[in-house]
Amino acid sequence: MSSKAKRALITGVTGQDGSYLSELLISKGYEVHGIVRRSSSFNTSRIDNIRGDVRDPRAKLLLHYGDVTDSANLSAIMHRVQPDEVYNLAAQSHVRVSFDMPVYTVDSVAFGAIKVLESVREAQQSLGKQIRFYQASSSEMFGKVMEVPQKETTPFYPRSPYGVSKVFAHWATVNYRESYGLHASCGILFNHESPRRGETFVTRKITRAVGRIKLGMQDKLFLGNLDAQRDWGFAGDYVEAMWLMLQRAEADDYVISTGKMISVREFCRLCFERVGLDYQKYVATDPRYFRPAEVEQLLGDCTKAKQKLGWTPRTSVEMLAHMMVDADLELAKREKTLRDAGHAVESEEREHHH
Ligand code: NAP
Ligand code: F7E
Repeated sequence: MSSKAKRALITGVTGQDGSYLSELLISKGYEVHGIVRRSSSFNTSRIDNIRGDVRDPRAKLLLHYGDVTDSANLSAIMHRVQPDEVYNLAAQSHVRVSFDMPVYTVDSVAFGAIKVLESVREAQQSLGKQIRFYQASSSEMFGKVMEVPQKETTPFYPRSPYGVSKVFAHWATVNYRESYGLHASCGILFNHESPRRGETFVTRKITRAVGRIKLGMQDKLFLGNLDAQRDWGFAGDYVEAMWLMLQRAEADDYVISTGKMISVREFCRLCFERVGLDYQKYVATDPRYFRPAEVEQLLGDCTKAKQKLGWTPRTSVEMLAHMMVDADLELAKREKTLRDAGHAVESEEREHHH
């Protein structure tokens, strides 16, 4: 690897944003390192096309086993990699699940962030080089919103263990900037989605179902609160904002959003319409998916990011819905082909047996 290339370290590299950010940084000539959790099954499917072998001199993405709950491991990785930039994306990021696993959510989201910050602060001091830091803050910190739209100065009112943990991580980052002069920035990102979104988040759950329903592989889609409203953008656009924040001379915090909000119901309509179906015939509600406390609406004002970073969202929610439905229809077709091939083999076997 070129010794002149900038080095970035990404926690949460196997997630939706980690995969887009890796691709962006590699396209900019970075040497990218990522922290991957040991798992009994494969968890690198989103980055398998770009990862490299540590012995390959052309490798652009190098993986290290680790976990943000493990300080010693973080410190060892920080010293091994000696990064110029650290992006802390690791989190138990599902809001509904955070009610089932509040303690682990705090461990990974809140304590995880401060462990990464500590390892950055210590490594910066002992290596004698600046390490710039990005924290993945969230619109969930606004929760029960205190003003509409939400901007950097809007007070927080989190509504879940996840939101509460992100508020801690956000203020810890601000505190490290103010206490130690760390170049540490928070991106307060509103919901952002893509064909790589986890399948239990509502947009992807909808687009997966649309593909399968269109091909006759599923009858119904059960959802929770259809009236919740979100400001949905495209993950590919949002990772650019993360990078731009770390290129500024001064670290700061920025809201990243599209400035348009629609309901889950409306998102369903857009997606089913894309394949010529009426969502009302297929969508039903199941109380299982309601949350103990709900965030009813989120709408961001990203004026500061537009002015200071020169960042602007490029993908409308309609374009996003179409992109995701088209990808999931293709995925469903591949699944159906496999399933039908399996059936053909099964029925052949049946004929042999009888
Ligand atoms: P995601 O797809 O759920 O990815 C989360 C990543 O964190 C995965 O790589 C996961 O690893 C890793 N991880 C979880 N616990 C960990 C631990 N203890 N140690 C190390 N890694 C751990 O989330 P995303 O949508 O890409 O979001 C990226 C970040 O932005 C998260 O911090 C999220 O909370 C935040 N955020 C997301 C949104 C959004 O709308 N997407 C909005 C605002 C903020 P595995 O693959 O092994 O599970
Ligand atoms: O829910 C409602 C649900 O789980 C969106 C994370 O990336 O963005 C994400 O958090 C809305 C909620 O995302 C179902 O009640 C209805 O009001 O897709 P979601 P989220 O909770 O907004 C923020 C910014 C993050 O930071 C988080 O990491 O949709 N909804 N029915 C449903 N939600 C789900 N998951 N499943 C349903 O069946």
